[in-house]
Amino acid sequence: MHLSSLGWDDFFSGHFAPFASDLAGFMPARVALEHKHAYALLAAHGEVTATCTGKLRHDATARADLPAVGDWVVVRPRPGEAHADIHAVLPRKTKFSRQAAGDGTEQIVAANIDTVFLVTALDADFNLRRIERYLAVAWASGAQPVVLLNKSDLHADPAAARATVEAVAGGAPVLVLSATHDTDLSAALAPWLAPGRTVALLGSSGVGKSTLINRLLGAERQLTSPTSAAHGKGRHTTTHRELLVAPSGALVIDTPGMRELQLWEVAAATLEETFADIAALAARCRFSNCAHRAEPGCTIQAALDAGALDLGRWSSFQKLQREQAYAARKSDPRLERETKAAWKKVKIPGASPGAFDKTAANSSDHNAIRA
Ligand SMILES: Nc1nc2c(ncn2[C@@H]2O[C@H](COP(=O)(O)OP(=O)(O)OP(=O)(O)O)[C@@H](O)[C@H]2O)c(=O)[nH]1
Ligand SMILES: [Mg+2]
Ligand SMILES: [Zn+2]
Repeated sequence: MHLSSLGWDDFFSGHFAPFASDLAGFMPARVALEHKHAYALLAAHGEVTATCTGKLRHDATARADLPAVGDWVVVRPRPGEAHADIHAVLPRKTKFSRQAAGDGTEQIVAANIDTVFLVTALDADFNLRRIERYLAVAWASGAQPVVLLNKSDLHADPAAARATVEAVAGGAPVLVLSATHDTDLSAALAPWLAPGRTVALLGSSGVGKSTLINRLLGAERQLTSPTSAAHGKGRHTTTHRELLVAPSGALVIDTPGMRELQLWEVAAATLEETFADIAALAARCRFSNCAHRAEPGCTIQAALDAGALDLGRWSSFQKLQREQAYAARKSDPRLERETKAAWKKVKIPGASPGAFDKTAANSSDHNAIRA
């Protein structure tokens, strides 16, 4: 298999150059599956299992420094064994991260993805607020988000649902489909499934990610199970992230459904893009440091009263903004400064602090929190 069909390009070969120039026998490979302590890798000559060297594990200061599914790694095969040692992780082009449920550290859900399919189902799972949250993280990942509204066969008016989602999607394509009923699935998704392109499917448990992947692969490769049986009890049918090669030549990553998606390193500017309507409103509040509560001349409150801004969307934005500020502070003080700078762009000329940052938990800013 040619490396380019696994997504290898100039970006990665540039970073691999220092390893290629000696006689140490290093080669690149892509992480397809992560077991407890070992990885299944795809390399030019096929599949190989691998483990990290002690040095790589020792030098890692965070979990995110270790390989994740989709990563390109530098390996050296052990002579005479079907095993390789991972010496380094090449820099990531994109990464979809979240805050790990237990310890709040960064967890990389998928690395080096070109496209994120945000899968939701047009059944009881349908939740606009969740879509907004996924979109914010997807925009921050560097990959292109595409919203897939699956199970259209279960919805009376899929076109209306699509219009509702388009209104919050910030320009991301929104597709209506049925993984079990559509006959032209591969054609509908073809724009994102070109050879060597990587797509990660993300979304709650039971929305049909694995069903979609099986359709794209043309084989029952991934286990699926009826929503009521498995998902109702909070179990996931898919338990591992895995990168698979589709007949189209695209690399597709199946993931276990996420119960929650806590933000990780979503820049404030990204939230501003995701909620451009709110940014535009806030910029027109009379006071640039308006907290959008009861201030005179507050365009946010006026829009909420008039029904022009949905209260759910406003709450969703405030919640994400608080999380964003918290995650940014936790991960990197520099990021927090950038965050503030970004928000301060949204202000009335001549007036000081940002129009936006007071609802965030930016406690070091004296304007940030009002009792
Ligand atoms: N009616 C209908 N059912 C679907 C559709 N797509 C998937 N399903 C069903 O939904 C159930 C869950 O599908 P899965 O593919 O296992 O869901 P998943 O997103 O991979 O779930 P996890 O692996 O737990 O994250 C299965 O019973 C599928 O047959 C669809 O378009 N319409
Ligand atoms: Mg699955
Ligand atoms: Zn206001």
